[in-house]
Amino acid sequence: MNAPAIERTLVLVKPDGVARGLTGEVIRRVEAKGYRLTALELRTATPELLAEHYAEHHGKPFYQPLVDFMLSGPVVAMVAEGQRVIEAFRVLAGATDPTAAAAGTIRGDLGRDWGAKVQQNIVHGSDSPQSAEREIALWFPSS
Ligand code: D4T
Repeated sequence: MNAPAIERTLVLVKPDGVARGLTGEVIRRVEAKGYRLTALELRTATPELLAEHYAEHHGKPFYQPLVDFMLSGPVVAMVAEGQRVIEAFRVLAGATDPTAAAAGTIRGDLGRDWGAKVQQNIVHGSDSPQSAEREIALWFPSS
């Protein structure tokens, strides 16, 4: 078997995570798992950036609530690096729906349903190498 390549993934602590003071806990879990951060910035998203970031969700009922939520406060954007980091961060994050996310995951331990039109699920993580490179180029154009 070939050794897995070093990958990069985009992690976002969404506005709910930042507002609730969970940024440090997310970073702690990424670093405790053994991954290295290569970029990190507190940012306010723009409608243009989110339209590109969430292009696959255009037209879905939760799209506008999702964009409004992502514009509701600052986010912390970061790039994490290491073998299989894309898959590993998705496991750390847990299922999209925080109510159903397994205990032990970020969403399962720290998230809940707040009755909003969109899931407020604390973090985003890229879902494939193609998404990761596309999203890193959007959020960190100089990297
Ligand atoms: P992200 O992309 O934010 O890491 O989350 P996921 O990969 O887990 O989920 P996603 O891209 O399918 O959805 C993006 C964002 O929209 C919210 N959402 C999603 C929602 O409120 N209702 C839904 O039915 C879906 C599918 C949650 C995350």
